[in-house]
Amino acid sequence: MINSKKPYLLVAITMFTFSSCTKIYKTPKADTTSLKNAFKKDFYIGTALNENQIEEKDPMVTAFISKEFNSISPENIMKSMFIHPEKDQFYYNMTDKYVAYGKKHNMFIHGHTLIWHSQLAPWMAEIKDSIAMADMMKNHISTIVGRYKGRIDSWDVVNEALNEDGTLRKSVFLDTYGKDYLINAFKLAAKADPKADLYYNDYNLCSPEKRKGVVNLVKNLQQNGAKIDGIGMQGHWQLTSPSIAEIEKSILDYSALGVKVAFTELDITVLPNPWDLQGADVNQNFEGSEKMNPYPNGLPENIQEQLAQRYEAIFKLFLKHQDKISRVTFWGANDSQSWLNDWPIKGRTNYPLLFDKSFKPKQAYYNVLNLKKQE
Ligand code: 9MR
Repeated sequence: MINSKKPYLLVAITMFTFSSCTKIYKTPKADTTSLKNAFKKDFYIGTALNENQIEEKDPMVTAFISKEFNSISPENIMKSMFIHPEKDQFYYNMTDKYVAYGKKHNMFIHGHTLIWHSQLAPWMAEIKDSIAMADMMKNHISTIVGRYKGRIDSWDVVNEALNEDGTLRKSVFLDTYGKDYLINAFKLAAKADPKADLYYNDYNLCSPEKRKGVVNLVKNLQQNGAKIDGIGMQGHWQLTSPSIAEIEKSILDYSALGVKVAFTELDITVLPNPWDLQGADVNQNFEGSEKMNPYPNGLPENIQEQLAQRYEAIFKLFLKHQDKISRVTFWGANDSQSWLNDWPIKGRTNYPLLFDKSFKPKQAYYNVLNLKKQE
């Protein structure tokens, strides 16, 4: 009898010891001295780099970027008009520097983008038939991905191939090669670097119709034996839209396809959009309009707070699904770099990122980091 009670005693002692140990040795809190450290166990934190940043023109900026970010994307230099401007001419000066920058600072290096209808090399726009298109795709993808094999960690193989209703966008690729140009592009990229992660990247990926389009696109690639590793949701968002529920639905639907989800170009505009104005003609010239550029001298406190809360809610969701998310990249290091100062209206002052034009962290930065302090 006495003997038979012993195992219970042992369990009780073990449980007591274990529970008192866990009280003493709590899981260490995340290091919240920078974004990259805080989210180290969750996902990469990236930024897009422009030419000055790649060339390390300003040592303060270089130090800032390597402190906060552990992943980089090239904002423009890898687009076909820059890297492959003529049929027989590749321009690697900047892209080599970009990859060297990532290696030097020990970062995850992303490639953006191989096949895109915009910022397209003019000679590619002139391609008239499927044979010439197949030739271009093979040369373009195999050469570039091959050059950086083992050094560029992931690629946006195809960018923005879908219309808002989820159908394939009219482009020189679709017109000449037909809908299978996507399969061809992904197969060529996988052949050139079998270990690189291959992404389809696009905007407005939370809208239900476009989401269906992406799901079909991925299934079609998978059914045709093409490797696709992830969906890049650009994340050019507003203060209230898309809703957290819509973003979550997209994360769930995409990861259910067995691929990773990356947020690849995150920024949040705080400025009015001409398309939202009733009866606004977007061709109208809004440049210089005070109504359209309401905060030229600084962001009012209440909007700063809204931006902070929006980023906090978004990152809270990202943390909830960190097992599905590979990377969160901001489209620029600070507000002055953002393309949103010039789009859809030129010369405005926007505040879409976590750091202001002097690289000072904004309230949004602290709200995002606080999520890790609370964990
Ligand atoms: O940030 C880029 C800006 O400097 C360029 O002028 C613009 C040209 O289209 O492209 C911007 O980056 C785009 C990215 O490559 C693809 N998704 C949309 C981004 C914002 O337009």
